Amino acid sequence: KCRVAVLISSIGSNMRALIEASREFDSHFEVMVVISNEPAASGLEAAREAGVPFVCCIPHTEDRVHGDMRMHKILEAHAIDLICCSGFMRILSKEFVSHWHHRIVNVHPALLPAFKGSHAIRDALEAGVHMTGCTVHYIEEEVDAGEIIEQTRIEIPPGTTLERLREMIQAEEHVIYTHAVNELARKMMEHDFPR
Ligand code: 3YE
Repeated sequence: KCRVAVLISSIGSNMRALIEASREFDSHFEVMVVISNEPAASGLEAAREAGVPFVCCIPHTEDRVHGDMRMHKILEAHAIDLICCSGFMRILSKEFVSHWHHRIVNVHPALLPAFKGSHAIRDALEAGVHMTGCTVHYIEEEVDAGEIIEQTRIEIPPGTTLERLREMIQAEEHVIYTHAVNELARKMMEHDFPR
């Protein structure tokens, strides 16, 4: 099976969805490692409780590349094939991204390329658009600009609150992220993706 690592900063709701999906009979991946950059992330405890084999915190340091290198070493040591960001709120260094090119993905709560950035849900609502969604994409050095893997559109009914829209998008993220990761995992294993 494809060996997956999940990066979180907080509750990591997509992390939980990924762990559950990995335990379905038709899954092509296993969550081997969870890393948070925040010591207080509740997702750390959730990952331990769920029985993820290796769970740790790597607080970010002043030197971004140094912090990323510490993560990189752990990921290498666990022979990770694919990295999934799940509410991970750090910009990854060029060095890290190039090491893991096409092996690191993210889910973003908007229809990229629309509404990049860390306030995408609020920005879409405030812009008054009638349609938003979520996007699974590869990570490139430029934030939220990597190749799109899967997208779902979500209609915004009149009067939708920010909280409600957040819930609607999150529910859809769980569906497309688990699907996209399972498909990537299947392809990587089939084609013996070179490490
Ligand atoms: N890194 C690269 N490319 C990407 N990280 C994420 C996606 C993505 C990526 O496509 N190279 C918010 C980052 C936005 C931010 O400015 N973070 C600060 C620190 C804030 C904090 O620690 O609370 C920073 O300096 O990194 C994942 C989503 C990134 C969200």
